[in-house]
Amino acid sequence: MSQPLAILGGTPRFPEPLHVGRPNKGDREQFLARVGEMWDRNWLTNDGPLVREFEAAVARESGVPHCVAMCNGTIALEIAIRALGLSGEVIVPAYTFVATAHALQWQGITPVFCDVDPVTHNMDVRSVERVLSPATTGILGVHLWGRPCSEELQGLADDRKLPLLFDAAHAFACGTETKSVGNFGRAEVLSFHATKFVNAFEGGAVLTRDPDLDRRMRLMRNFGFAGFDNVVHVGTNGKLPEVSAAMGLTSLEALPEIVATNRGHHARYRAALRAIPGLAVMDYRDVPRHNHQYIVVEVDAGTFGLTRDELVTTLQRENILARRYFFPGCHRMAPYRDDPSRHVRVPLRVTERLCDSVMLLPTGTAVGEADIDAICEAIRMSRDSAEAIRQTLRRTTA
Ligand code: T4K
Repeated sequence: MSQPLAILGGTPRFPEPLHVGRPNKGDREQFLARVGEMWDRNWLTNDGPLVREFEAAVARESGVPHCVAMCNGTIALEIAIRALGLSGEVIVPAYTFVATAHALQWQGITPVFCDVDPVTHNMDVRSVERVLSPATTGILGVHLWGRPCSEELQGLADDRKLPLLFDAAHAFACGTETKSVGNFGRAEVLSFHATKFVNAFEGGAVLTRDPDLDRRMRLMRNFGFAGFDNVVHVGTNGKLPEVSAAMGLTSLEALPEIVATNRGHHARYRAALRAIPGLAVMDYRDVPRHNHQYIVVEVDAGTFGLTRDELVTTLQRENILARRYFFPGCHRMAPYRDDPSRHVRVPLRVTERLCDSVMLLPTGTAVGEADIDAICEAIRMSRDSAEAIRQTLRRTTA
């Protein structure tokens, strides 16, 4: 006998909130041993030995010669954008986390939004072509959900002689048959935020094959210092602390286990949700190397019987904190919504549909198989009780 839904008077399935984005941490003792050594060494930040070890490990994993670790993915984006000399206008997808656009706007560069592909959720190359202008100085692609962008983008960038940079915040340890993430475009930016596949509390990195870019980004990360008292470049503070590198290394050591867990969870969700009309789980089987970090579900309200928002509310009452990524869309957020003609020059139909239909479900090493079964049961029951849920929601919001 199934437990009644909390929104219809039952007890929440989970006594504590089940989050999207619980950290993948790795071995506690390993982490504490690293922190102990750091403590004794008295070297806490600024290009310390743990940061160097972390950079080498990330570069190795990505098959890239250069990795510059940074304090977070946003600063890493800002530094990479600056190191590439971008200015004027840069094309970005509207369907991404807002940091992608903010990293440009923060430096007085205008993000111009393009639409995304309905299947991959990555930049639609035709839409990029349509927003190119004489002021365009670069393209900032996003490998959303870890799925590498189409190589067509590189062709377009080459034709127009524009630098191509990638926000690869979701895409560490992902790749195509022939290329690992880190080897696309001029540079690629990773995030090691606590919610990411590999975490360093806060952290980021830029991967590149270009030694000159590597050298300049290292200077920019540390105020432009080339030795004591010698500033040779404009810079900021983008340094990754040693304690973050200790976490990053520990989490990275657990990479095979994290991928295996994520892969298993993804398969379990897909098997359970496949049979429910109106739901589509993003599939990664066509991506040769993938971290399976995100369970991305599109809700077709007409067929499912509830809108995405009604379903998310229903799940939240169960303490299942499903998330609406990337609601409401960068173009509908400040400051971009306040100056639409500057940022939005083509219809963003797919972006708008996804912003209103996508939800993310909990996964990762903190989630168990029984949790997934309970989440899927709650979703199945939500569909079966759609009419009663809608009436309840109408009553409570009236
Ligand atoms: N580009 C893309 C495509 C990105 O997705 C991101 C970041 C970036 C660039 C920028 O990289 P970073 O500068 O962040 O390195 C977030 C994260 O702050 C952000 O890192 C992430 N993307 C974005 C998609 O999500 P929130 O507001 O959802 O995160 P937060 O901190 O509220 O955490 C979400 C949930 O995760 C919490 O409700 C509970 C759980 N959680 C979180 C933390 C921090 C934990 O269980 N433990 C924790 O320690 O924005």
